[in-house]
Amino acid sequence: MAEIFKEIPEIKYEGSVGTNPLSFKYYDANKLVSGKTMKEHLRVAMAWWHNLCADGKDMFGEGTANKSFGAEPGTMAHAHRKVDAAFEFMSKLGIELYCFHDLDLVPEADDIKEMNKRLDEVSDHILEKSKETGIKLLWGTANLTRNPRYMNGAGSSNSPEVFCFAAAQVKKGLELTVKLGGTGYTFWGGREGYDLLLNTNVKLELDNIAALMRMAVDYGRSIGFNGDFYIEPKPKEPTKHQYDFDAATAAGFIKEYGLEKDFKLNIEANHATLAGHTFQHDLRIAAINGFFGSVDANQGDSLLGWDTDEFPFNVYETTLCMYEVLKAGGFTNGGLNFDAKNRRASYTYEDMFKGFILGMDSFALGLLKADALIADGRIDDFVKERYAGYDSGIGANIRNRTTSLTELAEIAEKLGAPKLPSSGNQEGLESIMNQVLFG
Ligand code: XUL
Ligand code: CO
Repeated sequence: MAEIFKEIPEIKYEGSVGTNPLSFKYYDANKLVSGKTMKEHLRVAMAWWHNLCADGKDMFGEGTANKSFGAEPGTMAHAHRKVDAAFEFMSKLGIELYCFHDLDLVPEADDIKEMNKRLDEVSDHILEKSKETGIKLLWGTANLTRNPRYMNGAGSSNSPEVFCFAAAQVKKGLELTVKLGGTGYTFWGGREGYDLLLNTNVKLELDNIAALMRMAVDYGRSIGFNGDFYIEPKPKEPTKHQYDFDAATAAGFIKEYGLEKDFKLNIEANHATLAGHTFQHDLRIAAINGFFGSVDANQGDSLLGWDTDEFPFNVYETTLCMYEVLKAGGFTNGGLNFDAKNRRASYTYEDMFKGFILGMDSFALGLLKADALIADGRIDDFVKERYAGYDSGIGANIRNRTTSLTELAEIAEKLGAPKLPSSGNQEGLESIMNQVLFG
């Protein structure tokens, strides 16, 4: 098989003083961090859609990157060439996982039977490569947004015929996930939302989305899918009101519809910030609800304000993300899917590799620094002390629910004015973070 990225060597860890742009400075796959290798902690995955399909096209101009890989785009030959490119790319970077939508793999056909035939053919090729290299699927999904039929969503469509088509795509997506050894299946809401309340039956749409998910669970479990189902929250884009606005909203939905046995959350950095939260906030909300699952690793730009899907370089953010991941017990079925793309002016093959080098190095640093923050212990100790009042006395009774408003009111009367709570110490904690990061 002719090599595609001929000029690019295998990317190796060369340490933080190295100046070779095609080397890892911090990502050292087998380095042990608190009992696990970096590779096991981070579980890096490549997103098929950005890396192999996105060519830099935007609303104002054509693509800048050539992703034909020597074949005519829109053909099955091209679909196969993308498989070759994917496995060569991942092998050179030491990436062992990937994610895809059905439509990332093959040219779309209107007829579902023809679509599935194409998917069978290409997934046979992927399986062969997977056996050769050990590279596996992290999670699969179906693209239920691109085709005009999904103008009003998939599960939320006003058309039962469209709902059937979506169901067929989800069914096939699950079959492919099982075939390729995936440990997750993701529902990103896509167009599951609305723009105008005047033409929308919100309750029916929510009920139907849950029905589609429930059928997916039943079918998935019946064909041997033992992994996690994920909802990937996003607040806007493409619709004005997305039903899976943020982690808290999606957690409420999962509980409302009794899906908590099978569903977790896939938290994407840029989606969390679009929702007006920090990345670590949404991770914490997922974790405390028992829904910490997987991560779409990227970064937005506050000056732009849309889903820019940049490769992450902000080490404060990756540190705080990995702090949440470590506190949540680490990934099991999930991982760090780099749902990130090169900027339009970074259009070369080298840029594709540099994007992942940047992202993986940023998360490697984040892991090391998060581990150091936990080992340092001052932040944990501070939080423990801050809430120590609830460990005993009336505080413990409040937590154990063994008191009442009457008893608390009597205590308040006896106390007179309560003293101010202890200092929140924000600047002190941020200073500790700087010291651990740069000290
Ligand atoms: C869209 C997005 C998707 C999902 C998978 O913003 O993040 O690519 O990750 O459908
Ligand atoms: Co995503």
